[in-house]
Amino acid sequence: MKFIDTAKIYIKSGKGGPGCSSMRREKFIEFGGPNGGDGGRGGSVFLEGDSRYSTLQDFRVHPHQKAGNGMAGMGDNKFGKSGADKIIKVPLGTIIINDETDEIITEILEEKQLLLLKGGKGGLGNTHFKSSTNRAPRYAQPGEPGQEMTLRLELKIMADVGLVGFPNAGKSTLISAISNARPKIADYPFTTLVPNLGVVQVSGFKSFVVADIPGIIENAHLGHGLGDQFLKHIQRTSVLAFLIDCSDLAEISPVETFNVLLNELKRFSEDLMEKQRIVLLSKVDAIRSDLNIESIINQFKKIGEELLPISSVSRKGLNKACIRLSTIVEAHKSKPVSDESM
Ligand SMILES: Nc1nc2c(ncn2[C@@H]2O[C@H](COP(=O)(O)OP(=O)(O)OP(=O)(O)O)[C@@H](O)[C@H]2O)c(=O)[nH]1
Ligand SMILES: [Mg+2]
Repeated sequence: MKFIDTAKIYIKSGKGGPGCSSMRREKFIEFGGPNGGDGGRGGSVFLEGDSRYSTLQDFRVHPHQKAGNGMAGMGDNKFGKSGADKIIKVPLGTIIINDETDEIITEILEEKQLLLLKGGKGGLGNTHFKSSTNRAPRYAQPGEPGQEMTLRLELKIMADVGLVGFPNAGKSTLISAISNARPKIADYPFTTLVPNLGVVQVSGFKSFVVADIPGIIENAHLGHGLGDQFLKHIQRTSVLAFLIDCSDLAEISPVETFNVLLNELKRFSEDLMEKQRIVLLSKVDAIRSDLNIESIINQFKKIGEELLPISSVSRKGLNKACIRLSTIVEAHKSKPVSDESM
């Protein structure tokens, strides 16, 4: 399935069916009187978060989402059928924006239903308009119209941990070593073109979700590489894991690499600087001969950063790193909710 994280949709609730104007005409019943039934109500439009969805792709194919119209009331005091509701399922993390006013209507963060547009009420049949002065009213109410709206949907995926790193740093290899995700892995840059999510389960902890996003390079904010478009998908994480390659493939020092990444994140959003972070020194099984793990740990300590060495190939340090990440995620979740989730 294609990963699409923006879409524009047109939604419309159903109109109410008209009330019916009808008179009883039966043999032996004098002064039959009105018996027009009410029109059915129009269907409403709901949004529902669904964790099984991970892209807005469907809406590119089906941008028009309409609920059904109510049916007309009938003689014999029969109600018209109600129009079918339209339930639009979106991935968790979808932001709903009114396209006309640019106002954020809501964010879908849970598997809950939310009413967006109410269907029109059905019109009353002429039965309702009988009175002492008018015993045979011909008037029946029309149904209420439906409502319509154009929405912009923007998906910011929900993950607890965001993996950031240069292309080829080993992000996808790591997520496949610690989670259920099986992304494509290859020894060339920009193998990953869309975010991947994986669930990590460490015994004794609640599971957490990791997002592997496409690699970031220097000047990503100017559009270099794949640009910084995917950074929005780590805006909702509670912790960022910077993956830094220390093998022969890495051309600059770990600290320099870290600073380049940090600067790109900062240029994208200062808010990312507020997030707790941890540095994972990747591919230590194949560490460059001029580098030494202890001294790299110390260099990072000096700039106030926590660093853990790992290898997704030999699995060295993976358990420790996952326990650390679980601990941070749990601590973050037990904190009172603040508005930093945006
Ligand atoms: N020796 C060694 N090689 C690794 C390790 N982790 C990843 N690699 C190799 O590094 C290369 C890049 O790995 P990926 O996981 O695709 O890297 P990525 O960061 O996802 O790359 P992009 O998706 O292109 O940004 C692959 O050839 C992996 O086999 C490791 O721990 N040790
Ligand atoms: Mg990758």
